Amino acid sequence: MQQPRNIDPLFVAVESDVIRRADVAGLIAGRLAAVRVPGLLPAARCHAITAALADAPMDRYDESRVFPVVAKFGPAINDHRDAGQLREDYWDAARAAEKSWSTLDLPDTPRDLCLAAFQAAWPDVAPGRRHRREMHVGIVREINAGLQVHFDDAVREYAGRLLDSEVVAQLAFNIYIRVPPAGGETVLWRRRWQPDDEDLRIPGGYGFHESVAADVQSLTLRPTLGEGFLFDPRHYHTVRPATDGRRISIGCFVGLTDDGRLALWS
Ligand SMILES: O=C(O)CCC(=O)C(=O)O
Ligand SMILES: [Fe+2]
Repeated sequence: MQQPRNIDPLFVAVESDVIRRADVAGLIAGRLAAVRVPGLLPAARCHAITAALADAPMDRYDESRVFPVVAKFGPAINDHRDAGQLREDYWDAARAAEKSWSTLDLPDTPRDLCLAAFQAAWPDVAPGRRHRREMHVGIVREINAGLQVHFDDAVREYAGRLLDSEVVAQLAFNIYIRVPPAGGETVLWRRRWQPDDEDLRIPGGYGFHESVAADVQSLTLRPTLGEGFLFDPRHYHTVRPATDGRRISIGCFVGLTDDGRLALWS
């Protein structure tokens, strides 16, 4: 896609060997567009998880809304949302996922991996709480056919609060545990939702026609195995289809709450 003539020098990705507090803060402040952490999870651990997952029942996002299909393991809040509220069946799906994961004989859960990624940078990190219950953390997704261009913003999507504490900023985090040899790029545009964008919504879908971000400055990430990727999901983003092979990630949302803690959820 054509890049605009004038470029925002702050809309850049930084690369680091660990998640750093200054980079999390920089993303939230808008001083950065994305943080890449190559090799966050060693290749052997990625392989062990994807091998074990071959025996785990994956399900799919609600196909009436999420097309092309996306296979997943574990609940996604947006599949359990009604009129800006989180439905009760979210908690049943969370329990079922935890139980099913425990049969895989792996040392870590998706929750452990997500929490561990932030622990050193931000010791005050924990699963978010809703009505005092701990949210599920860590969704495994197989996004082979790509995503619709969309944004994620719990403040807009959940009329009441999603969490018991006020989320003042939200980030999206993914670790890529299997990457395709071609395709599967994540694209991030320097544009947030505006009311007129509703004209470009894909009927029945969760996203927008790509023209919503036409001629907007963008960043393209080609995920590498074990890489961690952190960005502000209020910026429109998408995943390109993998033209060959499979693209599997473990991810969660990360909220900065008004008490300065990080709260995770999926
Ligand atoms: O898989 C990715 O790179 C991004 C997926 C996504 O839409 C998100 O994490 O919000
Ligand atoms: Fe997203």
